[in-house]
Amino acid sequence: MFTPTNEPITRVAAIHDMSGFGRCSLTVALPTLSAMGVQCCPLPTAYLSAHTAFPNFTFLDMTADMIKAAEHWKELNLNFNALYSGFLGSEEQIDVVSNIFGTFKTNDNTLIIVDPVMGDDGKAYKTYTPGMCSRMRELADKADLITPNITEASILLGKPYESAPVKPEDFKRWLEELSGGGKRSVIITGVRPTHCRIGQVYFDRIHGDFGFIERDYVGQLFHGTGDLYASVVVGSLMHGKPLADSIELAAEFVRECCELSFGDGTSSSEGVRFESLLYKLKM
Ligand code: PXL
Repeated sequence: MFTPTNEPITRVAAIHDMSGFGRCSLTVALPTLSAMGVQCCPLPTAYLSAHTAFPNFTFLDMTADMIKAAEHWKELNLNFNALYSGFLGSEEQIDVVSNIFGTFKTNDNTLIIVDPVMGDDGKAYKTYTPGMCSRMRELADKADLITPNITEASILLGKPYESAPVKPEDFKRWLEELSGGGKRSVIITGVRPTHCRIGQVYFDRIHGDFGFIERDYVGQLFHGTGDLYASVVVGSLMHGKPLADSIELAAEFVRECCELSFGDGTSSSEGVRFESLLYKLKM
C-alpha cells in the first residue's frame, strides 16, 4: 500500500478549471502555491483553450474524470491541508465537489476554501447556468473561508447586484449573513469606496472581527486577479498566518502585479504578469 509523505509537506487540492490562455484558475493557483512552498495537486473541472471572456473558447467538461481522480486519491490515502475550489464546469460538479470535501476533510485542520466563482460586474460568466449559481450556496455552506467578489456575494445572498453597498462599513450586514452566523470567514473582493481606491472587506471567524484593506487602484482591472488573490491567501494561511496578514499580503501582491501589467500595456484579458514577481511570495 502506498503511504504518502505528510508532515512537513503542506498539500492543497486545487479544484478549478485549466484555461490554456488568460492567466486564471489553475494556471495561477499552481505557480502561486508552488512559489509559496505549498504542494498544489490540481483537480481540473474543465479544460478551456482560453477563459470565457475570449470568443470561441473550447470547453471540455471534466466531471466524469474528477470523480475517478478523487477515488484514486482516496486509494492513495492522500491527505490535504486545504481543499480549495473555484470555477466549476457543470451543475453536477456541485455534488462532486461536496463529496470531495466530505471525503478529504478528515479533521478540523483541513481547511475548506471556496472561491464561489460565478461572474463579475453584475453578470454571470458564459458557462454558468442559473442552476449552478443557485446551488453554489451549498458549497459555500461547507467552507471555512469564502472569497466572493461583489457580484458573487450578491448571487449567494439572493440580493440584486445593484443593491450592493459602496462604503466598506456598509458591507457588515452582507459579511454577517455570508458568514452563516460567524461560522466561516468571508472576504468580499473588488470593493470600490472611491474611484481611485480598491480593496476587500472581511470577517475573520477566529477573531470575530470585521476589517477593510484598500490600495490605490492602478487604473485597469485584469482577468484572473480574483484567482491570484485567493491563491495567495490560501498559501499564506497554509503557513499559519492570520487571515488579516494573509489579506494584506494578497492585496499588496495583486496591486504590484496590476501596476506592472498596466505599466507595460498588458491587455485585461491576458491577466496580470505575475511570473516575474512570484519570488516576492517566498515564505
Ligand atoms: O477568473 C475567473 C475565471 C476562471 N475561469 C474561467 C473564467 C474566469 C473568468 O472569466 O472564464 C474559465
